[in-house]
Amino acid sequence: MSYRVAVVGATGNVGREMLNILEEVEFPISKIHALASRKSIGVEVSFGEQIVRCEDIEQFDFSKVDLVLMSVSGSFSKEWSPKIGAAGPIVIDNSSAFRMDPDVPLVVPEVNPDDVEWADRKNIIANPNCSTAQLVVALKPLHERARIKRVVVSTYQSVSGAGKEGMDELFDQTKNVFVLGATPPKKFPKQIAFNVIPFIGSFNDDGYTDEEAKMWNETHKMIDPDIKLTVTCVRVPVMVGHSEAVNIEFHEPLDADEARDLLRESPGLIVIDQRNDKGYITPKEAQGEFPVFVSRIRNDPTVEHGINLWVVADNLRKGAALNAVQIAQLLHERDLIKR
Ligand code: 2RA
Repeated sequence: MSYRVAVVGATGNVGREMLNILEEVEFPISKIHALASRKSIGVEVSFGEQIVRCEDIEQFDFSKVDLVLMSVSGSFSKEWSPKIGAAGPIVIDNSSAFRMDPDVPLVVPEVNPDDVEWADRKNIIANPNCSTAQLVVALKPLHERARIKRVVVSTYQSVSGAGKEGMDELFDQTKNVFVLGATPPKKFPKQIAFNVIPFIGSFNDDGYTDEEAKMWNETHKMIDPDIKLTVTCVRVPVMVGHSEAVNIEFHEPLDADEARDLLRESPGLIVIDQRNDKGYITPKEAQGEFPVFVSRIRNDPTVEHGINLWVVADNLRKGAALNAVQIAQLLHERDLIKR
């Protein structure tokens, strides 16, 4: 069985990764369509050896495809995903538009695979925010073993999370800063080269950002609403790969050695944790990789049952395109893609 698949937003960072990963994992595809907004019609994108020309989303007949992977803005998805789902194909949406919709499953296959079973309510499945996706892969097995009481996260998020414009801004500022003076910020609110910015997204009334609120809301929806989670999201001058310093307090006993063994056996995770220079992961090494990496697993002696972790993943892959493709694979395995 193979499927007719469309990738919407095919010219962006994540859209291109979706095409790469569909090909890399040999997802069964009989016909691939790359769709984009009017200004990108005719732009060529690669799908393995094939060159695919972008078609206009406005003119596309979605009843011709079985599965649609969306990498577009929340407002665009809000308008288009329900229309596409109603036309027949199942939509896997990488935007924030439907993540908290009670009739739309929010899925990370290692965490809550069974939620794909009720995707037919709207024919839409939401992909979580990149910083949440990697976090929940690490939290889920620990929660099952020792019930998480509270999590404190600080993120170190790469500029590719803000799209190609974010990557270009870091590149240009870094190149120019000592020669011409730093180019003024456009995509980010302050200079990102040789700097860190404790702000991602937009401010909410409580002083947190929407990026921070996504992390607790989405963790609650996918794992357990009783987990207390607080977070500070920070943009750092790294091209690809989000990192997170994670402090976890449990209801039941679990020490660093047990957590390390448990995480080693858990799906989607690789533990690299030795006390030497090669014994921990950095975003540079995680770039291009599929798994979520965990390092620096330590007991937290300030609470009764607590540990600290360092969690890193490729935000364009596990944080976005790979997770979407893994959802597609799960739908295929469970025969949930209608033809
Ligand atoms: C970022 N989390 O890193 C966002 C992208 N979804 O900006």
